[in-house]
Amino acid sequence: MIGQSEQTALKGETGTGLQNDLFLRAVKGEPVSRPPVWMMRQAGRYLPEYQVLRAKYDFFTRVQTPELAAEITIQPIDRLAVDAAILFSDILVIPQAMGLTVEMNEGKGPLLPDTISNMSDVLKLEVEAAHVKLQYVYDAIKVTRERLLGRVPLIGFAGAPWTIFCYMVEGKGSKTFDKAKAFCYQDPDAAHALLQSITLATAAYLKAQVKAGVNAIQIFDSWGSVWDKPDYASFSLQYLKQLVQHLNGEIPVILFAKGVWHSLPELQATGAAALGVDWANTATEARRLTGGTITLQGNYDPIKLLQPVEKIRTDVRDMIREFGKDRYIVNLGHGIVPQIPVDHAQAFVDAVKSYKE
Ligand code: 1CP
Repeated sequence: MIGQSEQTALKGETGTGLQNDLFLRAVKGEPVSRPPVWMMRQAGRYLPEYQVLRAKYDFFTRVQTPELAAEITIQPIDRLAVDAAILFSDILVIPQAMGLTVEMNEGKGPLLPDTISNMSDVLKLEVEAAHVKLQYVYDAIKVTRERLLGRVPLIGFAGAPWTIFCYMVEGKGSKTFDKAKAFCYQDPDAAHALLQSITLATAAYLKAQVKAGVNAIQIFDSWGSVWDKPDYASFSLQYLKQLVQHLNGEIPVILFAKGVWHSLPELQATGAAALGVDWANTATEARRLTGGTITLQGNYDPIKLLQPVEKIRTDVRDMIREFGKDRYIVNLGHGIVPQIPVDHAQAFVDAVKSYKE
């Protein structure tokens, strides 16, 4: 819990009606007393209270029941007092809404048995009406906003068209996504048709999330790093740009493209409000590549949370000094993993909150 004086200090002038709008102010590049902090995958398996619900309900029951999704979304707010909530859902609800079966095998990850392999498969997918099937997400957003009582902003999200394409073509996770890449090289027309369909379905989905009440959107391009720079531009970036432009002016968009350092300036040029960065490069280099003019989010290696808490605290201070306190959102460089002790996650968050220049 934050004290009354910090609440007053955190109150912004952006008229959001939020008790703590530090995250939104940082996204917009407004000066802040300290950077905000949240963690990718903060609603998940490292939390014992999540494990309780995980033992009772299967994955898609948790995702599709608004009260459960809201409860899981709020767990890390109650426990760790992070500065933003991210809706508990999954990027794979889009392939599901477009007509594909998605199974979530606990402990093994997702499985899509009916993969896409040619133009005729692409043409069978639902595009225009896909977002309508995701009413449970919009309901979860409404329930979450009600239960948050304005404590912190709520982030909505979707997968990047390229990352969704990977699962639709490959049918499961992979280290190299060779099958997805081969499809792009062997049948570029069908590949672009599929990427365009995913983009249209995702654009309508994100607009509906905005209407339901999210305060910002993050787009996850988890598998962009399999491309060289020109092919990233062709098979991912141009679709990200469409999404950002579709939402621009309505809501701030954060683009997180893991392992895509080569295209940070191009990601910035999409008009995104902020960019997520991983740990493969330094804060100084990220600032240099983006000209110091955009909000950056990241980049602590989640495995480093296994270090002693005193080391986590000094790492966090060093990281904030290097990124700078303004135009910066403290986060991990990828999702938190189940083996992280909760008190280490707490030390990470607390170190940010006690930061003083
Ligand atoms: O309880 C469980 O075992 C399920 C694990 C789990 C969780 C907690 C999955 C299955 N999805 C989620 C929730 C989730 N997924 C969130 C919730 C909000 C939060 O961050 O707290 C978010 C934002 C996602 C996004 C997501 N799903 C991404 C992009 C982010 C990333 O980490 O790169 C990806 C690639 C997925 C696919 C997916 N869903 C689940 C798993 C285990 C995976 C990854 C599988 C793989 O490695 O290919």
